Amino acid sequence: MTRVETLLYLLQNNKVLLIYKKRGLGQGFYNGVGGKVEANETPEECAVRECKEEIDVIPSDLEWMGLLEFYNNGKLYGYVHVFISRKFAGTPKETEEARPIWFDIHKIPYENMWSDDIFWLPHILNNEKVLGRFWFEKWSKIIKKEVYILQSPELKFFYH
Ligand code: 6OG
Repeated sequence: MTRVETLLYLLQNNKVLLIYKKRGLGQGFYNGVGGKVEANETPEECAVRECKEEIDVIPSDLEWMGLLEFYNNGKLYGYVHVFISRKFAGTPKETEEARPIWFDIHKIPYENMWSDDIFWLPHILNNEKVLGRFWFEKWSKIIKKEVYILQSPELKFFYH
């Protein structure tokens, strides 16, 4: 079954909140907060719920920033909706799943993140919406990629 997942990046004063993932897919990597979209839930609702569950913070005014499409060993794995939020309540807390850490937006630890991130996250941190498609081999090597920057005002209209 095709998965639909989310990633949310909290932003504050030129810093971005990443979590060190203690379990699940991407364990040992830094990533945004997020997880799988459940039945009867929108991607945005999922991003808010996962943020509460993973770091005990309630984000608001989420902005949709992009869609990622992933393939592994030639098979479609799923889609990840990417959001940012500059408004949130609470202080990020470490939980069983994740340790939250603020990084300067110019000092992102890409070497300890999924290898696709460096191709699209800089655009999002530069306030550009993206469509990314990545073909992995054994979840380690990217054998093909397409990254589009979505700039049109019409697209903003669709998502607001
Ligand atoms: P759980 O297994 O924890 O959800 N995710 C990816 N994130 C990045 N940056 N690159 C990828 O490249 C990813 N594939 C999945 C979506 C998995 C979390 O990992 C994200 C979810 O937030 C392949 O429930």
